[in-house]
Amino acid sequence: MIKIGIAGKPNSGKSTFFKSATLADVEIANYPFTTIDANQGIAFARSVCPCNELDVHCGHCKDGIRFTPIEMIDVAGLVPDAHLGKGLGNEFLDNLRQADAIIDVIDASGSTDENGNIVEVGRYDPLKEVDFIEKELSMWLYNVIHRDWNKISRKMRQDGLNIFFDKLAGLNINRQDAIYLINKIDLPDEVYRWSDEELMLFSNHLIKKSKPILIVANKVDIAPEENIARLQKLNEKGYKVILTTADGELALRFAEKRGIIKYIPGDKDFDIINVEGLNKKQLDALYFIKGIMKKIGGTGVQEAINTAVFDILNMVVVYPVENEKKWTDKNGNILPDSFLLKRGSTPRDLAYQVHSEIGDSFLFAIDSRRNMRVGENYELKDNDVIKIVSTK
Ligand SMILES: Nc1nc2c(ncn2[C@@H]2O[C@H](COP(=O)(O)OP(=O)(O)O)[C@@H](O)[C@H]2O)c(=O)[nH]1
Ligand SMILES: [Mg+2]
Repeated sequence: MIKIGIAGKPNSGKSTFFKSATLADVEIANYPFTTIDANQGIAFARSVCPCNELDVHCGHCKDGIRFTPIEMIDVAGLVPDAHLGKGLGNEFLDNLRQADAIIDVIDASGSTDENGNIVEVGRYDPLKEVDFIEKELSMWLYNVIHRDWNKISRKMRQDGLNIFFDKLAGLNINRQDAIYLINKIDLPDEVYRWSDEELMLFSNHLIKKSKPILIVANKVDIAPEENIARLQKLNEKGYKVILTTADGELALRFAEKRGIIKYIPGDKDFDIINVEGLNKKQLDALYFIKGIMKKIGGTGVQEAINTAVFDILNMVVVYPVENEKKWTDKNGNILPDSFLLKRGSTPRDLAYQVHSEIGDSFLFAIDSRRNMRVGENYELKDNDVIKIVSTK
């Protein structure tokens, strides 16, 4: 399962974002648990369920909206010079090792400084936060590789690059990314000869490629317009920025659980269905959130997860079935599973995700919508419903 790490400075709203993203109604989630422990949980990518095309609903989605699980890690706050052991330091950076992508939650309101201390709204420039977090992440990577560089470079000199790639694999960084960068940034092929500066340059590029970052500009509900405009401008500079109110999303998920509102995570608005039992303050709070949602098109939390999964990590959702006519498994469950795969994956890749034995014994696949046999090299499309034929 893909993993997204939530990083950022203290008090930017990381834990609120994490909680709101992982607090799923069991019914929506179709998943036995959502919070694994305090800082690891299950969040969901939202998509339109293929059962909307059938006469019957599948029972695994909510009003035709499907939620596919991903893992989320709430990494402790990063402060400037965290890589030197400042603040909670390296131990927490090492949490990032496992992440496929990073959501950097920044405080768009500028009401906390770089160490997370509360200041007057608008006082701290959130653009600085984007820079220093990026720097900390690349310094982290540099340090981890540099730590035993002598040993690695000695081995590389004798046995070639494999030891280097093994080291990177331990950081969940793949060989192709590394090779691509060595060529692209024109570093010497003899990696063992790299100077500290060259290793640093490589780390700067590698972190961006291997742990791509989504910027979540949180606390938009209290952020000065000027900050929001400047942060959105980053979208033109190759960053992806999503505006959020994590607090707002958390409130909505609780209200939905208690039957006060009708809301599916990622909806642009919600309906209040049970006004009784709400006092004026609570009602005002809900209307305040409604106002923010109107302005930014929702609370942004689900949009951020979807952007990380579908745009940044470039995944597609695919549904394996046994019966390609009825879209069921062998027990008659309609569209029982959804899987996220990297764009460019083939039916055999899907077979391996279902079960390694099915992958090993894969013969061919059927694209259920077109009722057509597809070959080994077929590139799975988003929302495909696929029957896998194997010898097992
Ligand atoms: N106004 C506002 N406050 C928020 C929002 N999200 C989080 N906060 C507040 O920011 C403070 C820090 O949040 P927390 O999630 O603990 O931050 P962390 O240190 O990054 O994990 C808390 O008081 C939250 O209630 C938001 O969207 N809007
Ligand atoms: Mg926290």
